[in-house]
Amino acid sequence: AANRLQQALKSGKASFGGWQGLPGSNVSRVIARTPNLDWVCIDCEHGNISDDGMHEAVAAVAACGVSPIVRVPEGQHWMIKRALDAGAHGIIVPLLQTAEDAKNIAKYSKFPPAGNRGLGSALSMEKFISGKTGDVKEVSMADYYSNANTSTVICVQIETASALEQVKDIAAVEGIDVLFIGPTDLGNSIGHPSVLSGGKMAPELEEAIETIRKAAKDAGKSSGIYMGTGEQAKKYADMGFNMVNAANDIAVLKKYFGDHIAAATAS
Ligand code: 3PY
Repeated sequence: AANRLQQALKSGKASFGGWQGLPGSNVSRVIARTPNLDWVCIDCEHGNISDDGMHEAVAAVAACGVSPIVRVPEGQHWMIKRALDAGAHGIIVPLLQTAEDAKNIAKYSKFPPAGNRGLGSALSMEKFISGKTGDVKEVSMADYYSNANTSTVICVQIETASALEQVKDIAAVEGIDVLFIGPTDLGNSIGHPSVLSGGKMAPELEEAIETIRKAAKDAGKSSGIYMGTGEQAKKYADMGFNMVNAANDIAVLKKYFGDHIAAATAS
């Protein structure tokens, strides 16, 4: 089994994703059919997506040959289990605090002996790519069990002052693949909120972002970051980030409707 995000991370080239906060497999499909998109984050932390909705979204994204990545509400065992059992190719755990938390997340994500994930969901096995990219075929339970530990991408969000302080220890945790930055929460947590300055980042926040990217690289791990536009995403990919978000459904809809209604009503 393999997944497209993982293949992109292994290639060393930047991978680009889109963020889904609205429910519905049609929304998932519209996003996942975007050319050159590698992954879709199904946001169960801040998005309007239920457990049922998450299952449908994972299936729809995987069927497009794109990696469904679920942002769970928190790093609890049962939340990670639901996402991986749905067949998510990876998870993003928000608001990490400590290296100990990262160890637990890795443990919850892996079958024994590496961890304590339970085997049971036949649904997970249908969402994996067997063979070439985009060729989604169901794998057997034995294949899934043998390969899931190394073919799911486990991302933790470095977006608190505490996680920033422990970033080297977090990067060293076996089973954690990506240090994924939430720049808004990171800025808030270190006392430099970009929301209060129109999205402009303070130098301290930029420095923290670079510290995290470097910690991941030095540990042989990947780095990721949430960005809201393609222009910003390109900038961070050029800086060496491996997993970069480029757009989100709600913002795209708002902007599109705003622009068109403004044009229609211009005097
Ligand atoms: C952040 O910017 O804090 C995020 O987590 C992106 O949603």
